[in-house]
Amino acid sequence: MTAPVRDASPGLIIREKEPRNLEAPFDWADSYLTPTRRFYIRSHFAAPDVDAAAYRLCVDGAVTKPFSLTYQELRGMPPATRVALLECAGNSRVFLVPQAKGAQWALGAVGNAEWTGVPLASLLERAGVTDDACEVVLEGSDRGTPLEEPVPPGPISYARGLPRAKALRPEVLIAYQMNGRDLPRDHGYPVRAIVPGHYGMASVKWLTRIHAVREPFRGYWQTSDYAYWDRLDGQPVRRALRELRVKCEIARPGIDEALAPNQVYTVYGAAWAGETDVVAIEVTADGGNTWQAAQFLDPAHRYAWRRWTCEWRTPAKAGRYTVLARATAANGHVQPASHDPSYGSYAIHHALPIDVFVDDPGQDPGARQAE
Ligand SMILES: Nc1nc2c(c(=O)[nH]1)N[C@H]1C(S)=C(S)[C@@H](COP(=O)(O)O)O[C@H]1N2
Ligand SMILES: [Mo]
Repeated sequence: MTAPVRDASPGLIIREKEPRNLEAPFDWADSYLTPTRRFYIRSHFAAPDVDAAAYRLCVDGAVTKPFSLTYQELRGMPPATRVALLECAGNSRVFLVPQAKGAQWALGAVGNAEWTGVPLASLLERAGVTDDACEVVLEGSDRGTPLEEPVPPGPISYARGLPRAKALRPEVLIAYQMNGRDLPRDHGYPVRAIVPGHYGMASVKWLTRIHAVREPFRGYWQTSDYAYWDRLDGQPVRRALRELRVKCEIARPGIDEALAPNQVYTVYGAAWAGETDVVAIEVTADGGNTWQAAQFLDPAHRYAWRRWTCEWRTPAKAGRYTVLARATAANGHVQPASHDPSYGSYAIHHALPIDVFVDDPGQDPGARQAE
């Protein structure tokens, strides 16, 4: 049993050829569920070829009854299905000025899919996780030497610690299906974690070990990489990135799109947040002097995105305009106007400028290029 062949759509944008890092143009985001072949791929190392027949998932560490499961045994457990969005913490990095190091993701390192698997809580319950376990380390079978300084002395596997309280929540899945089909290799075949409400780095692919620990895990992927600067008693301290920040993105218009003047144009996009719901979207094209409310196409459904539209009248005067949208969450958080540098080149969730042209009605649209 090997991974199903991946039926990638032509037109995915290559951010890195090997390991495979691909994003979909965000103007493709026209459905509630992102089709698997249009779902971004973010992998730090070459995707391992895991044989499901030989696969074992090991549950151990701070537990009273460690055990391991075969793929068939996992699939025989009572399943759960949930819709959850994944957004790479580096999504929208290309908007940072000056340019930051790392894959230059635009708007498409995000997708909303339906995942089927077994709640992580069921496995932890069966293993008898001890009271003093504070985190659960999820470990993948992919290995290599990472790039961000400080670089560890040899190859490491991809692993992330998940706080105990979140690990026991019913939404966290040990998943084997995506959109109703077995996971493709690039998305973690045969088994991956899905941590709804956290940035994508928490959803460990090619999962082989679930290890409960008594001390916070200080691994590479939550100290060197995927971490940010917080303040504690006035001192900067490094913390692991976890919860998604509230964000909306504009799918239409696209950057540099040419629009007709004084016409109703439907601005379209999607919005999401972490452990809360998105409750409002507003759009501006005049630098924030006036904001117009958008309408939601999807109901609020925790951990999934909400698509929205806004009927906007384009300016009568020809010229260059910037369209911005900002989301507000039920916990009162609003997208900021600029990026918070404490997050480095991660968690880029400020209102992203989409520059468009409003054409002069008398002008041949092709003429603009010739100017
Ligand atoms: N084992 C493993 N899991 C991983 C990664 C990885 O490189 N190795 N990348 C993480 C990151 S950074 C993201 S954003 C998501 C991407 O999931 P996808 O490729 O299915 O979209 O997987 C996460 N899980
Ligand atoms: Mo990511």
